[in-house]
Amino acid sequence: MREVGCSEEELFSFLSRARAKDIGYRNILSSMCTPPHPVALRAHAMFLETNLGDPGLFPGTAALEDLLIRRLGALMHHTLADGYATSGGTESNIQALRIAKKRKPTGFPNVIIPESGHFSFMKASDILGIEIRTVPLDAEFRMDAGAIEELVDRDTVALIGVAGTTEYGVVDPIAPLSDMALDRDIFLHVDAAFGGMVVPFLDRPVPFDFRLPGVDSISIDPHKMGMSTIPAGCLLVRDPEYLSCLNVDTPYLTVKQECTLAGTRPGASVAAAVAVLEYLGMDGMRAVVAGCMENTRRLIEGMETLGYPRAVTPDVNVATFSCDHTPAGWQVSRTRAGHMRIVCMPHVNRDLVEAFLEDMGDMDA
Ligand code: 0PR
Repeated sequence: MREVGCSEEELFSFLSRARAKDIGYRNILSSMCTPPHPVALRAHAMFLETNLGDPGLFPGTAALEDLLIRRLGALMHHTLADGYATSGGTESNIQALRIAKKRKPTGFPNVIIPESGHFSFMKASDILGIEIRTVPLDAEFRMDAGAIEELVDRDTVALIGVAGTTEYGVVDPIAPLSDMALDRDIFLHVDAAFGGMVVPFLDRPVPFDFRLPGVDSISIDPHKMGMSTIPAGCLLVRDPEYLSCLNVDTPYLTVKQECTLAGTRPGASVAAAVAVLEYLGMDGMRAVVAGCMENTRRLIEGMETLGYPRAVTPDVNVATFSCDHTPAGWQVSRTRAGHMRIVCMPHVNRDLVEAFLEDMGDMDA
């Protein structure tokens, strides 16, 4: 650290230079995040110093977290769902597996995860000492539900399905998973970190949420398609008992127990998440999602016209292509199988899609 601090001017010029090195969202086609909605920014600034880690000191902010859980629970078709605001999909997935492990004590726990599962499950497996058993995917990159049976045994503590996979944007067949979870009395967690704020707003939503009776918990992230500030994730559980099994005593806080992984937790991004939901409502979210899906379709059509076929028709706004090159100045990503991957987030608007297609076309010429 400096012995004597610097001037405010010097400081902010230093910070500006650092920030100027970041790639602007205008060129980012690979991210599942997006610039926050203006109401999210405003709400975030209002709640900057709040700490949900000691909710009794911030009862107003804590009520907003409760409201967020109620809203998202209703969106997932379970008005009585419990949950809490996490730092994102990773924390939600870790916590869901903690619950599953506690509910079924066994010497050598294993969890059944599609090959498409997010790498956060590798972290969860490492922390919790749970073996991962991977289910192969079908030709459309969805979990092959028929292949699960032979992987399950009496040490299986959880089944995982993904609603909106990170790489290909498809929804796993959650209905058969739900049947199997009920039949075998196994905990079923749905990772809807991305798709949870997309699928409910589609014209024809695929079933993936608490409407399926075997679904026990869901990850859903406002800091992705919810256009909130970072960090804003949510873990939702069917039964409040599931969360209480994570409780530890917190003797000197305003509450006597907590189930969260983090201690100190931001209220600002929670207020921001609530702000977006209240401001846009179902109608506004449907319009945002319809725009993203329309841009995804246009991108796929444009790329195919240029001779780059889609890898799959996605269920959500993630487009993937057989295409080895990338025009200069654009940030796209690559799936493990080498497909070009573009996430049509709200900032990836029609103009941006057309500009990208034009640059792709120029490369071809
Ligand atoms: N589950 C799914 C289905 C996800 O897609 C992700 C993240 C997670 C869980 C983990 O969520 P957190 O990162 O909030 O803990 N998916 C993106 C990914 O890893 C996140 C991302 C966002 C990556 C922006 C890059 C980026 O620029 O690919």
